[in-house]
This record gives sequence, C-alpha cells and structure tokens, in this order.
Amino acid sequence: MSKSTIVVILFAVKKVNIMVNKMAVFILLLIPFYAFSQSLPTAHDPIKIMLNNWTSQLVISHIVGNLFRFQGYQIEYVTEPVDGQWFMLKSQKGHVQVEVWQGTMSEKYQQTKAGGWLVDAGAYDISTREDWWYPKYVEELCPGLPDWRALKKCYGLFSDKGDPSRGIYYGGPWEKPDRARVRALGLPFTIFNVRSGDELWVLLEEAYEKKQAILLFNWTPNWVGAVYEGNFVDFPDHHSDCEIKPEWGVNSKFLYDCGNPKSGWLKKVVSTGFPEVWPCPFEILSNMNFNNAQMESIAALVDKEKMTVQHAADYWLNKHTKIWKTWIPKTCGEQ
Ligand code: TMO
Repeated sequence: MSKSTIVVILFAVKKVNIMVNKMAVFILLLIPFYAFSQSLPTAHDPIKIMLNNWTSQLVISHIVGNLFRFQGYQIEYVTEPVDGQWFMLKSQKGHVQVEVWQGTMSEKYQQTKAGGWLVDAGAYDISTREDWWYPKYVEELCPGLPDWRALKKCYGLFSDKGDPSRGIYYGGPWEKPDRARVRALGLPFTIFNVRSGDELWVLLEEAYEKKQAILLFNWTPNWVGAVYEGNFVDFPDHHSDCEIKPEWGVNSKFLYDCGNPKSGWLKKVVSTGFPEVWPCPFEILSNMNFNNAQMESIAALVDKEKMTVQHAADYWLNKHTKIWKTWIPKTCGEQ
C-alpha cells in the first residue's frame, strides 16, 4: 500500500467517524422529542388521575374517579407533586388534575396551556387565597398585623432559640418564590419548606397549644380556618407586573414585592385530546363544581373527622347524590 493510499484511507475513516458522531448527536437530539410525542390514549385505556399532597385535592380526585367508574371507565391514580405534573400532562402519563390554584400555579398553567399541552375543564365557583398565615392570638404578640410591615419589627418572635436575628416562615412545597419575596420586602426571615399539608398542621397544632407565635403557609378554602381562628398577612396587593417588572412596587430593584392574589381562581384541567377520547368523563369533570363552603367541608372530613381519603369520597358521594347526579350528562349513557 502506498503512503498516499494510507492517507486516503485514514481520511475516509475520519470522515465516517465524523458522520457517525454527527448522527449520534442527531439521534440524541431526537430522544426528547420521542419522549414528548407520546401518542394519544384510546378510549379503552385507564384514565390517569393525578394525586398531589393536600387533602381537598386527594378527596376530590377520588370523588371524580368514582364518578368515572360508575360510568364504566377504568381509572388509575398517579401520585405526582405539583412540580412534576405539567410534564405528566405533556407526556400523557397523567390525564386529569382536579385542582389548579392561581396563587401557586398560574405561571406553569399558562406556559403548559400556551404550549398546547393541556385543556381547561373550567373553574369552580370558588374564590381562593394562598399566603402567609398566623393564628389569631399572634396579633396580640405582634401589634400591627395583619399588615406585613409589622413583621419588620416582630420577626424575633418567630425565630427559633438558636438564631434570634431571623424569623422562620414555614412554607409548603407549592409556593411562589418566598425567598425572593422576603428579599424584595426586606423581611428578616428564613424560609423552611415542609413536604406536605399534613406537616404544616402538625407545626400549627404544636404552636397553638403553647400559644406560640408561628407563621405558615395556608389557603382558603381549607378546613383550617374552621378549627383555628387566624388571618393572612396583608402584603402589597398582587399585580402581574410584580412578577415581571422589577421597577414595579415598593422595591424598584427586585421582583415579588407583593402578596399572592386575594381572590384567585381554582381550575380543573386535562391532557390534550382528553375531550375527544373521553367525552363523557370530560363533561362530568367540566360540570363538577363546589363552592368555598363545600370544599372546606370536604377537606374537614379527613383533617377534622379523621376519615381516610377514600372513605371521605364515598361518604360525600353517598350523602350528595342529588348534587352529583346533575353533573352526569345524558350523553354518557349513550356511549
Ligand atoms: C396548592 N395549595 C392549595 C396547597 O396551596
């Protein structure tokens, strides 16, 4: 073999190598698309209802799950924290979400909807609020509450013994950037996130028994207000610019110098294609409605009456046949 032949062969090998490399990169780039472009389910597949980690969401998921079952549909429950559920909807690994809250989820909801990855199944006749909350007796310890500026003086009350220089705020795993908020509002607070609603109520009960100052995440409608008197902290009113324009609000340099909406929406959503694949369940879900008082009493079945989630759903359905019968459209029987 002549020297030049070897050079030509080496050159060819190199070229093939580059091509193979390019193809590998191309294939790697394609993988996420395949993962996303999951085909639509068929009418015989189980309907996957997503469970989060607070009570009303769990019970209402089981209420609607039973209603689908009564109509002969197969259902499955998939447990997924709020953060992950948007991807579940996109990839058709989850089909139904019965509670999307404006205060904590509007951003992801808007993005997912804009991408064409979810379909709105309507809002409940419910006005929601999700924010920092304290039991009523804290107002005596920290005069000026519920105005947020009172916390600039009283933060020490909320500190743990180890570090009196900062108060502690107990958040759940759902909120908007609380760390950004305390920075923008100049509040000397450390944020401590628990993993579920249940963990918040344990902390509340402990503090309540000793009448200790505590600040924690809470929301309405919820069962808590019916058992423990208390108030939300009044932060500067929410405005969409507060989240996108630093110059908006009391701090001109930072975002999030505002509270969450004081009268937010609560929606139901499904994955793309759901209304076409499962028209009867989609109508049931769209018709399902509660007001604030009904939702509070649903959460109380578990958190106050200590029923299991499944039992609470069965109990509610047995007691309120008249209500849910109006949600079942005539078209359901014809399929
Ligand atoms: C989403 N949550 C009702 C817990 O604020």
